[in-house]
Amino acid sequence: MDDPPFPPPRRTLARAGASPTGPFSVTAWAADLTAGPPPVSPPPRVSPSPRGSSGAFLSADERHEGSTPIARSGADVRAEHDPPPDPVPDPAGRTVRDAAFDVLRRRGLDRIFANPGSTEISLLTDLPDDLEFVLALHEGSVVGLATGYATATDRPALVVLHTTAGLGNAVGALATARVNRTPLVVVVGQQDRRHLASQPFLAGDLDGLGGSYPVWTTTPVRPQDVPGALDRAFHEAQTSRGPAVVVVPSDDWAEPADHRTLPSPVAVRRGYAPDPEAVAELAAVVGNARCPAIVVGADADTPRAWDALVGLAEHLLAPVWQEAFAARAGFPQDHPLFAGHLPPERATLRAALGAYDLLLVVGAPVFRQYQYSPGELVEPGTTIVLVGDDPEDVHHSRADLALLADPALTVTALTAALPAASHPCCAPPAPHEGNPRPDRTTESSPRGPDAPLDPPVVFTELAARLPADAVVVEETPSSRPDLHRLVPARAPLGFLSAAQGGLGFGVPAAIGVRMGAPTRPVVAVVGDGSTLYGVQALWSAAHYGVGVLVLVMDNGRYAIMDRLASEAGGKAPWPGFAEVDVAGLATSLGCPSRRVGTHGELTEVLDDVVPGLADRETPLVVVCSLDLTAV
Ligand SMILES: Cc1ncc(C[n+]2csc(CCOP(=O)(O)OP(=O)(O)O)c2C)c(N)n1
Ligand SMILES: [Mg+2]
Repeated sequence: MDDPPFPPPRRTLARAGASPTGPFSVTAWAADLTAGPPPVSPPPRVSPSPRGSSGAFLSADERHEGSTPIARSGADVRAEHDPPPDPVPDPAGRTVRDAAFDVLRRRGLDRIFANPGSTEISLLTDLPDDLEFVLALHEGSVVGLATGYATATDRPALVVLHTTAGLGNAVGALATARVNRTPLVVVVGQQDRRHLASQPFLAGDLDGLGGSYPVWTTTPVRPQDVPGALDRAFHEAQTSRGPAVVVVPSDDWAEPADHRTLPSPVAVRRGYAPDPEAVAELAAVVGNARCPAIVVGADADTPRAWDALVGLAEHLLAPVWQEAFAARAGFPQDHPLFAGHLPPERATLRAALGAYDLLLVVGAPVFRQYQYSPGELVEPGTTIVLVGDDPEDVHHSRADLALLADPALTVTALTAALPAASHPCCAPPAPHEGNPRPDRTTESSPRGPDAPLDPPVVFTELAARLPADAVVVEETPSSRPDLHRLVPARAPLGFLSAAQGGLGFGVPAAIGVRMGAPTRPVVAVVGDGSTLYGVQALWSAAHYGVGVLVLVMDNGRYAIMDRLASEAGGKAPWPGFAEVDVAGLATSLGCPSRRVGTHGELTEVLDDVVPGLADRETPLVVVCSLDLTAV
């Protein structure tokens, strides 16, 4: 994820002395950057960003806050030794808010996912028409929507939250954004600076409220620093891939803007190309292996990385495993070399990987675990090499050699440096729980018009109808392994879930994904309990006409928690909640819903809905009443 290509697409860049419509010159651009503002003539301008464009480019001179050049005239002409005014007044009388909106436009942050409070009134009232406000009725859903949207667009998304209550409600969702490596610019409203010291109603103790989950947090020192802080937050969110938080007191927005260049780069280039020597070192280790396997993770979920990994796997004839509990899929799961999902526990992990003497891990930590079990992650003598662009994952991974670099570029270079294998080192892995390749017709679930529903039958029928480019957003704890086995991801962004395990992500994230990728069919597969953590997001889907399908796996309880309590040898103290009517809740939120309880009812609704998913403009909740004797 990087700033858009250079020179900027679809925009006319004019420089001082150049024709506004003349060809763009990189040299001239560079000269602009180094020379600073021209002394007398009007600063060069960029034509206004078309709505929805990424709009990330502006010349160094444009980055003055004002839309009008500073003119030397009348009382403004001072003796050479006079100190400049501070802040430099904006000649057009623009406010901090005006200047901040320009930053948002230029960075393509033209959708504001928010839940408002009085501390945001001075920001949000009379929002310009080119900035779209998207309301969600709880901050967990606000951030969930933005996270889905940023994931689908591969660009930072903008969030506005209301002081302590808003940020506090959002922390779990911000943690998910951080662990899912999703860039967000998060504005948090604060009480008026002028009486903050006396702790008025709604004054927020906001420093540190997000814990260590934001990648960057600031309360700008002066109101005039707010636009620059937003611009920096955009870069911080993109570089560190997580939420960057800017706290803004309510009176800041109306303050006069400072007409000076922002203290942040116009464009950032992120160079994660691997060092050729490091690739040679990696190739030597991999080339020495008798029987290598590849493990992929969420950070390999890009079209480039998928292509590169398919190329490498076919070159080496090596099996490819998916990291456990991954937020995203790193490899086409219908490919013959796909071996399945790794187990999240050491003993079964050692067994699954025991045949290999080398593991090449790409875009994943080594290895994501769930419940603790003793022992090493892999059998003694197994070499682990790791390629990833997430320093946090790389630094806590057990690996013999790690290469911190772009996965796609590194894997492509590695393939070129290795000889092709003539035959696979071992037989394809046997079908097992995490492997989606067994013949689906062998599933033992009952069929027929009146047969009851269980998760395998729902997933089998869904998979039989879903197009390859569908996005499946998962939050169905007790049946996730069934989903993995039966609904393979077949395209980049084919699978999405909350890497950190916090519920309440699935419904809003699916809606946000569909907003950001309006041509892709999007299905959320969510437990009934999980749905209730973010159910109000359905109102946003209905209100904004977002055509997602939400399949609710309704077993009236926290089945996974019940199972864990039973495995722990005891009795769960929490009750079920079978009386909750999720379809009724959806309807009350303005979202159409259906309830199905038999195989025949399920296939009828799927036949009706799935073929039109790509063009759908209203959400639909389908509550699948599961046969409780089967779950
Ligand atoms: C915000 C949050 N609270 C609590 C949990 C713990 N938790 C994990 S799974 C689960 C139950 C999920 O129930 P449901 O969505 O109905 O799925 P099922 O287990 O029935 O398949 C709970 C409460 C969590 N992960 N996140
Ligand atoms: Mg449940």
